[in-house]
Amino acid sequence: MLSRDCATTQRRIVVIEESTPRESEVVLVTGAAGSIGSMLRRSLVRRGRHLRLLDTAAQDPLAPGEDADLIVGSFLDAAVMADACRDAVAVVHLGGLSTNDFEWDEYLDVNINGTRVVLEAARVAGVPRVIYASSNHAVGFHPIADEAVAPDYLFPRPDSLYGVSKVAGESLCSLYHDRYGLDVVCLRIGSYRERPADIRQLWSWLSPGDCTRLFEAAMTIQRPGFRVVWGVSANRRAAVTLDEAHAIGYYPLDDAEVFADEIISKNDDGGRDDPPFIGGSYTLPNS
Ligand code: 15L
Repeated sequence: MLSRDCATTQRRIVVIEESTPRESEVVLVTGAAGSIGSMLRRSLVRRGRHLRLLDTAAQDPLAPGEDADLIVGSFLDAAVMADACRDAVAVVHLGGLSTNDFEWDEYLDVNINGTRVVLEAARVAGVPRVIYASSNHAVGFHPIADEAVAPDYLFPRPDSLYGVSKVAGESLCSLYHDRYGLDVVCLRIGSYRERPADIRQLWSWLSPGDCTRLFEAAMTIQRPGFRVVWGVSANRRAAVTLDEAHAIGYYPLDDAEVFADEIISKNDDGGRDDPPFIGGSYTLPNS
């Protein structure tokens, strides 16, 4: 249970709602109000798991019986994170800027420094595992090959400052694993959507159901060490391997191909003008 007594303890967390304490394993989720976080909040519910949901943005109230805390706070704040990490078995770090519309200083503050704050808080609190929401844009300038899928552990080749911030985040995760022994699973997420929206997403789509399977695998595999795993669905037009995904126990079930006819018919050019890189339009000069 988190303290409400900010004045006396100088804790920076504002706990909006708490469920009744139980003998549950606590999992802290940063960026819990975002699109992935608000979906996982519901789908990662398991007996014996207590979700500590952290965001600066408003979150839906707890449902009756929901084993979770709603916390208003920023993962950029070391004091917030120190409190939020207490007794947690894992941190799922989803928070941060998730598009390429921001300035360098913002990526530096939020995605890079912020990820360090998260890892440091996890280390100090003894949280054994961090799941890091990385992105395909960390390696977005790798060309898409017609004949082969892109392997795991592709060398960084960011397609944007956003991509650079994700490379830096992965590097910090690697450091915290090698130096301090944290288990860290970096997920190079493709395109998380309810359904694919364009031709590129016919290979890059990550469905909500598969997203849940992916995070569940990353949270439950025994002693993963440091891993970098592609986060896409079982798309027939695969451009990336799922070998490491399978190694951590992630077996996606959805395939964007069921939407292919509809998407292709809406595209005048059939998607042929998409830059032939992992990062798609993020590789364009003015993106
Ligand atoms: C991402 O990393 C972004 O968070 C998301 O906004 C999409 O652009 C996605 O990648 C994608 O590549 O489709």
